[in-house]
Amino acid sequence: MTRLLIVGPPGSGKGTQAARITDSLGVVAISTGDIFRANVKEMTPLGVEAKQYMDAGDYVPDSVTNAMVRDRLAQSDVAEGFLLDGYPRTVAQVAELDDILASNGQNLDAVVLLTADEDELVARLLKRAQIEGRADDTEDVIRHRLSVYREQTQDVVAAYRERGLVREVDGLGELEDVTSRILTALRQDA
Ligand code: B4P
Repeated sequence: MTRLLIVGPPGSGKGTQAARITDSLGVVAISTGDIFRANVKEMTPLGVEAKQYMDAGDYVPDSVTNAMVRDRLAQSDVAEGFLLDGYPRTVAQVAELDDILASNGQNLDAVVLLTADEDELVARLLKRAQIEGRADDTEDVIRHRLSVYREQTQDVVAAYRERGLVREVDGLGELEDVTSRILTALRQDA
């Protein structure tokens, strides 16, 4: 398993689990949210553009996000594999990723779908707000992000389900239990 995606609603644990599983899988974790946040912090032109969307809980436009991911996947450290965290999030991003992989003669191996109920997601993100103070972790913005996920990213999940790539994993419980569920799901045949 070398080319993987981790998908799920905001707060489902994508970033948390990506950091935990990439070492055991020997692949590089790429988080579009982290790349955007690094650019916001450095006030690069990309960061200045992304910030307005992120603060409102909206997706950064596909044109911006796709170019950034295409560039990242052209770097040499992903040759042995990658785990993309938070991309694709729209159907247009699925098409872009298909195109990038096809031009490299590559395929996706699996898509990990992390699930958790909405009350738990809101509670986790409000807790993160107290610790990290992220501008997009206020209750109104969290609820908006969850509705954007339902409207746009459920179709992404459906597209990968049709291809038989989705491994659905319960994201509730202790971090290490979720990690071992993911690794078990990736070892099984789809
Ligand atoms: P992300 O950084 O992906 O934000 P997220 O969905 O909140 O992160 P994640 O889901 O990884 O957080 P985690 O659960 O690990 O994106 C931020 C923004 O960037 C988006 O809203 C959008 O504007 C933009 N963006 C990113 N990608 C884009 C794209 N492809 N297209 C367009 N725009 C894009 O952690 C949440 C909290 O839960 C943490 O505090 C963690 O400690 C806790 N937690 C995790 N697992 C837990 C568990 N098992 N039990 C208890 N708590 C847990």
